[in-house]
Order: sequence, then C-alpha cells, then structure tokens
Amino acid sequence: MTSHLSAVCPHDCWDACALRVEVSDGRAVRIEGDPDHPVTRGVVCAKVRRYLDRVYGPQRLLTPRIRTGPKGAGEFREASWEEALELISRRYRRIAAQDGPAAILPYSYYGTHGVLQSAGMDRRFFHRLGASRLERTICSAAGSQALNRVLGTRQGADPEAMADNRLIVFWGQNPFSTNLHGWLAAREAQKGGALLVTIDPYRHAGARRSDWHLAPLPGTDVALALGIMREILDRGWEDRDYLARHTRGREALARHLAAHPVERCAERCGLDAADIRELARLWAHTRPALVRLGYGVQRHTHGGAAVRAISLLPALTGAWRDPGGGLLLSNSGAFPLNTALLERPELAPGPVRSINMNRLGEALTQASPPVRALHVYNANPAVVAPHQNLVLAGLSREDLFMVVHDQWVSDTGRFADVLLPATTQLEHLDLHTSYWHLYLGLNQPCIAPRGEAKPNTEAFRLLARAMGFTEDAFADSDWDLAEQALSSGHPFLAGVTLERLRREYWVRLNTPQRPHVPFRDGFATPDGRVDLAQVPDWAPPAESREGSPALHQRYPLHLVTPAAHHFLNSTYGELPWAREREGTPHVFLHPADAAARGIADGDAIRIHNDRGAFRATARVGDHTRPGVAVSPGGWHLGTHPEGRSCNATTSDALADLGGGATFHTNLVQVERVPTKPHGDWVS
Ligand SMILES: Nc1nc2c(c(=O)[nH]1)N[C@H]1C(S)=C(S)[C@@H](COP(=O)(O)OP(=O)(O)OC[C@H]3O[C@@H](n4cnc5c(=O)[nH]c(N)nc54)[C@H](O)[C@@H]3O)O[C@H]1N2
Ligand SMILES: Nc1nc2c(c(=O)[nH]1)N[C@H]1C(S)=C(S)[C@@H](COP(=O)(O)OP(=O)(O)OC[C@H]3O[C@@H](n4cnc5c(=O)[nH]c(N)nc54)[C@H](O)[C@@H]3O)O[C@H]1N2
Ligand SMILES: [Mo]
Repeated sequence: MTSHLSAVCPHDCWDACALRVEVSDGRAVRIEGDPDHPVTRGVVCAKVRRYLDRVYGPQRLLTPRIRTGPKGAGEFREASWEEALELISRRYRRIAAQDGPAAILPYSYYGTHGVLQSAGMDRRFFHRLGASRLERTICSAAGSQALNRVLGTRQGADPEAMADNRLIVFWGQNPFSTNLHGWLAAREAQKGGALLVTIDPYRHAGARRSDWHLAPLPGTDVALALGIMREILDRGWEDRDYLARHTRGREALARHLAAHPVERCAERCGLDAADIRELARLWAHTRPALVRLGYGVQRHTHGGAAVRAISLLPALTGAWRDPGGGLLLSNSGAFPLNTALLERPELAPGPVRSINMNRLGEALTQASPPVRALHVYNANPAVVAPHQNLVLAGLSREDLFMVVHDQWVSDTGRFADVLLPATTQLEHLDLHTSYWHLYLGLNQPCIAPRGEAKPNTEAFRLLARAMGFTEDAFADSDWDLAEQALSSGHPFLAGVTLERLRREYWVRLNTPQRPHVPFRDGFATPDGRVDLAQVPDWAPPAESREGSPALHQRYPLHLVTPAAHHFLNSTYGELPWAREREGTPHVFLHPADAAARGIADGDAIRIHNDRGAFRATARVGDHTRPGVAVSPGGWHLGTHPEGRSCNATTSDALADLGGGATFHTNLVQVERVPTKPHGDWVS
C-alpha cells in the first residue's frame, strides 16, 4: 500500500520546508517539497532529497551500545535500553551524590530544529536533576541580542514579499547554499529588474550571480555601516518623516558619525570610498529595499556591534514602510510559543551555574567544580565547536562519563560511554517554527521507529523514570507537549491550534497583515522607537592587523569557515555522496597569497595558529581577496589527514553580545606540505 504523508524538514535551516513523504508498505521511498506550501513551493534542496540515506543507510545506529575499548576508540558492544538506562541513572545518581548534580552538563543544539525534540522533555529532565545549564550560543547569540536591543524583538521583513524588492543586499549570507528559497525569491526579483548586491569577504555562488559584489575585510562591517550612514546624512537622503515618527537620537547619531568620514570607514573595511557612497545612494533611493542579513557577520568579536549598526540602516531611510523591505536576520521572535510550560524551569532545585557552549573545551578541562558527566544529543561538538583541540582533550578524559544520543556514531559519539539510538524525522512527532518564514508546521511520524531508536522526548521520559522522578511533567506525551507549546495565548497564535495543524499540517501565523510589515508603524522597543544614539563605535576584530599587530605578523591570513553547500553543519558528512560532491576539505586562497607561499591550486596545505592545525587542499582563484582565506566547514575529523578539521584553528573567544561564537575572527598561517595527492585522504 502506498500513501503520501505530510512532514517537515528537521534541519536547523532558514527554509523549514514542508515535505511530502511517499510511504510504501511501511517504508519511506521518496521525499519531495510540498507543492502547496507557499514558501516551499514543491522545492527541496539536494541534501534533503537524499534524506532517506540518513534513515536507511548502513551508518544508522539501531541499538544502544556500551563502550568496551579505550576512550575515543569507537569500540562498543550492543546493549538493551534497560541496561543502558540503568547504567546512566546509576552513574548520574553517584555523581550527583558525590559532586553535586551541577557536575552533570547537557550539551545540545539543533540537530533537529523541532520544538519538541530540541527543547521540551530534555529541559525538564536537566532542570529537575539540577544539572549545569548550557548557554546555547554557538549560532546566533550576538545577532539575536543585537536585534532585541535595536528593534525590541527578533522580527523582520516577510520572506513571502521578498521578490517584490527592487534592491536586495545579501550581507554576510550565502543564500545559494544556506537558504535556497530565499535565493529563488531573490532571483525572481532580479529577473524583474531588481538589483542584487552581496557584501561578503567570500565570493560564493550567490556573490557571483549578484549584480554587484563587495568584499570587505572580515569583521569590519561596523565601519561599512557607519560609512553608509554618514553618506546618507551628509547628503540629506534620510527619511525625515519616518525618523521623526519612529526613532530618536538623530542628533547623537550625527555627532557620532562626524568622527567617521567615509574615507576612514573605507580604509578600515578595505573597500573604496566611492563604493560605499554608491551603496548608500542605492540604499537611500531604491524602494522597496531589503538588507538580507546572514549569521556570518555576527560570528566575530564585534559581531553584536555589527548587527546593531546594520539594523539602523532601514530606520534611517524608512525602508521598513514597504512590504518585503527593511531588514531580515531572524523572524524567531514571531513565534511566541509557551516555552516556560514546555521547559518547566521551576523544576530546578535552586540556582545552578551556567556554561557557555562555546567554551566546552574549557568547561571539560578547567571548570571548578569539574564536569563529571556530559550528555550530548542533537549535536556533534567534536566537529562543530571552536577550539577543537581543547574540546577533544576534554572528551578524551577517562574520568568523564559521557552519553551520546544520535542517529549514528558521530565523531563525538566515538568518545561515548553509552550510545543511545535516536529516531529520524520520519519516525517521531514534532512541531516546527522557522527563523525565516512565518509558518508553523506539524511533522507526523511517517514510519515506525527503526530498530530500537527512540525520540529525544521518550529517552528523557525513560531516564526520568529510571532516576525516580515522579513529577507529572514526565508523564506528558508528545501530543501533550505540542498542545502546551501552542498555549501562550499570544495573538499571533490565535486560531493556530493543534486540531488545525492535524488537518492542515502547516498554518501561517496570525500576523496583523499579510505580508507582515512589522515596523511600519513603530518598533517593539519600550517606547516604540529605534534609538539611533546607540550606534556602536568602531573597534577592530580582536585578531586583525589593527587589533593585534604582533599576532597578525605571525598569522597574516584571516580564515573564514562558513557553511558547506552539501552538508548541514556536520550532518550529511557521514554520507559518501555528499562528501564526493563537496570534494575534499579545501581552503580558498587568493593567487597572491598562494604565490607568496609557493602554493599551487590542488596542493596539500597545512593551516595553523597557536590553537591548532588542520590539513586541506588549496583552491587558488578569485573566491577571496588578498589576506583572506575561506574554508567551508562541517567535514568530519576522519576526512582530514591529521584528524583535525577547521575548528582546530577557531577561537573560543566570545562575541561582544550574548556570549556568541567568533568562528570567523581567526588569524592563521598557511604552508604547503609535501604529501600524497589529496584523493587518498578521504575515508
Ligand atoms: N547547505 C547548508 N545550509 C545551511 C547550513 C549548512 O551548514 N549548510 N547551516 C544552517 C545554519 S545552522 C545556519 S545558522 C544558517 C547560516 O546561514 P548563513 O547566514 O548564510 O551562514 P554562513 O554560511 O555560516 O555564513 C554566511 C556568510 O557570512 C560570511 N562572512 C563571514 N564573516 C563575515 C564578515 O565579517 N562580514 C561579512 N559581510 N560577511 C562575513 C561568510 O563568508 C558566509 O558567506 O544556514 C543553515 N543552512
Ligand atoms: N567553523 C565553524 N563552525 C561552526 C559554524 C561555522 O559557521 N563555522 N556554524 C555553527 C552553527 S551555525 C551551528 S548551528 C553549529 C551546529 O552544530 P550542531 O547543532 O552540533 O549540528 P550538527 O553538526 O549538524 O550535529 C547535529 C547532530 O544531531 C544529530 N541529530 C539529528 N536529529 C536528531 C534527533 O532527533 N535526536 C538526536 N538525539 N540527535 C539528532 C545528527 O545526526 C548530528 O550528529 O555549528 C557551528 N559550528
Ligand atoms: Mo546555526
């Protein structure tokens, strides 16, 4: 028997696509984009079309396993859930008794972006246990706080009106790889005559297809935004009516900008002053106009300041007046779920310490009191976390008890004492928001769980029982959790009920207008205005020629490590076809930087700084500007000759806001290594 079921893409990705899954005799045989969904429109990316390889591939973990070999060797024996749960609860009880429950640290991110499987029963469990709290800062923390400060919320232009823009500025975003439907909308606009501009040190596929590409030095976007603002005010191009109604602090802004001539800004970001002036002219004179901000800009030591400065631009020109126009970094703030009811923080016995996930290596090697147990789910920190050598030193500790719940044995899983098998998206229930579009989605289970796999919710329910936790909170079913998530009473959720989701599978948020024009009539700040006086000052990135001259002498190349096209963070890196398409781990170098080091295209190179080193293949060409190297990340450790990936060089310094990650503030040196041809490296 064949049926077609509705589901939602699980990935931590802007598009949160609605899926149609064809199931034949209990086996999923095909995945497509839902043709009726107004954003997905029948299209899914190349990765997700192959999602069934993640469900049925030979790498799939189907039973619990218990470590038999040395830490990190990846040697395990099979076990039952009963035995695994008994072992975990016994160890957690002992650690809690001896060192206090804060010696246990959860570590999770958005391996699945679903609300229930990423932040529900798990949070209840760790609150009740009294475990250390994890600050989940690895992706968007600095930018999120910046938006909250400037706009009062994390909302922006409605993507459904994106194609109506006449100017779209992709600023630190790589939509061709990371936001396919945003890219398709932009191309539609471009065909209708709109201008696409990309501001990115990396000349990626989207930059190539843009009408204009500007490549500033990494971490200098504050200077670029200040230069644009200065030019707009100097010329009197600001929207005075909008400024008077919805902002304050214009004089303070003008005074601040007096110290930032366009020429000086241009010098700082390594661009021509004439280009900054032209960008300002376009921004002020084109309507509707959108800054489509990505997360790359805020993964720097001054990433919060960059987002704050850029977010002032649409207020200055009144770009928020137009449907589709203004700025869009995140629409997460448009999904007012009842997270307190889902996560139940009041179950915690008292205040506990919190640990920033960007400092995982430090937490595992230096925290006092020490971390004795680490419980990883929805995440692969061995690959994705910064300062990899410190992280791996922590994970290698023989005295660290480690549980990893995943769909396969990742580089992190290899260090586990207990491995638990997780269901894939086709095997569990979930509710999905998007950080980009404005639809809630319901993901129904399409097939039975494979082997002994269990959803995160169920694993924590069982673990709660094994620990003897008797609160009602642990008796809630996944349907109960979904119901609770929707119960905030916020007007955006009026009429967005579980009954309706069970009938229709995706429902648009009940925004006041469609398209949603969030700041046409004011902002979500306490007084409804944007405060222009809070314009940030220029400061160079901590690792840069201006910020640390001595370091820059030893390590003169900025290394940017953005998302890879065929991986989703480190996910899909386990599938041979994705690795083949991605090639080998590689670093784009400018011809001048390559020549200065005797490096030719295709050479094996070693990239290093004081934190660590990794090996890759040199790709010499026009992808970068002199002084900047780019290496798409996500490659598993075993695909590199020395077992280290680009995060061996990245820093665990924190951004200026929210404790955010600073992956792209990273100075390195590169050298050629005489070695076997790179084809031999790929496992
Ligand atoms: N194919 C694919 N899609 C993905 C992901 C993936 O790994 N692969 N990851 C998903 C996740 S978790 C996220 S958060 C989103 C991220 O989606 P995007 O925001 O597109 O993020 P990135 O590709 O990490 O970085 C965007 C760009 O920022 C640029 N950049 C770096 N530093 C600077 C700077 O100082 N200034 C400027 N102007 N640009 C800079 C980088 O060169 C890069 O091109 O994508 C999601 N979608
Ligand atoms: N150098 C550099 N590093 C980066 C970035 C960068 O731009 N540059 N980007 C950063 C960003 S934006 C992010 S968001 C982080 C992402 O980092 P992570 O959230 O750790 O993402 P993944 O590497 O995809 O690992 C997710 C894991 O969760 C598992 N998983 C999937 N679904 C489930 C489930 O239902 N249950 C359980 N238990 N497991 C599941 C997957 O199999 C996979 O092993 O990485 C960051 N790392
Ligand atoms: Mo992310």
